[in-house]
Parts: sequence; structure tokens; C-alpha cells
Amino acid sequence: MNIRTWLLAGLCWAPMVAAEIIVSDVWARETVPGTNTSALFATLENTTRKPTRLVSVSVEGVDKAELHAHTEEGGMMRMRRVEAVEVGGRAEVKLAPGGFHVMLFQLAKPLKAGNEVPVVFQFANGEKVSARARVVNPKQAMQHHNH
Ligand SMILES: [Cu+2]
Repeated sequence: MNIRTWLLAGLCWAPMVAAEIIVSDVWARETVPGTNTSALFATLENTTRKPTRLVSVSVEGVDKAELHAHTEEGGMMRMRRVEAVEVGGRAEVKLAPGGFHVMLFQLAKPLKAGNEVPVVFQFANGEKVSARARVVNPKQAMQHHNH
């Protein structure tokens, strides 16, 4: 192999090891005045055959972010903390209102609709995915959810 093909092979190889998990449609709820909590949602797509898990999420300006699920207990919807969110091989998982979500606590400053916040998703396979969350107000979130 001459140096030229070797270089080309190197260039082609690099993108193949990138993003195994695609994170899209990342958004957070605008903070309700007088509170310092919010929730964040996203779509996670595993492009590999190997199942993985979302294990943590960090959001700029937020002290504590927990993975939560909604479950029904005696006809009441309750939130509970989960250790991880499973993402099966070649599967897509939506974090959405009424289901899995990332609960944000102790926000340094309120989230305002129209702003963007940097977010990092950490997966059990070691992959870290950086994204930007759009901040939307609950009314827009409702429309967003229905379309
Ligand atoms: Cu929650």
C-alpha cells in the first residue's frame, strides 16, 4: 500500500467510528415563574445492533439532572427516578411528556423560550453525545407534541 492509499483509508475510517447513537429533537420546557426545575426531552437512535443505555445527562447551568419515568399507580400518574433508559439495537427511543424524561433541578437561571442550552448525553457504551436543547414554552410544547 502506498502512502496515498494509506492516508485515504485513514480518512475514510474516521467517520465510521463516530456517532453510534444519534440524538435529535432535543428540547426543554420553559421554566414556570417561581420555580427552578424543568424537564428535557429528546429522541435517541441507536444505529448499531448492540443495545445500550442512556445513563446520564448533563445540562449547562443545571446542578442536578435525573432520568425519570412516568408510571401509573392506582390510576395516578407518578414520576419515579430510573437508573438508565434502555436503547435497544437498531431502536429509537423517545423521551417525551408522559414517558421518559430528564428532570432538571436547581437551575442557575430560568430557561427562557427561544434560547438554546448545551446538553451532553452519556451512554453505557462510553459514547458521549453533545447536543443543544431548544427551550420552548408549554403551549408550544403541546403543539410540538401533536404534530
Ligand atoms: Cu420527572
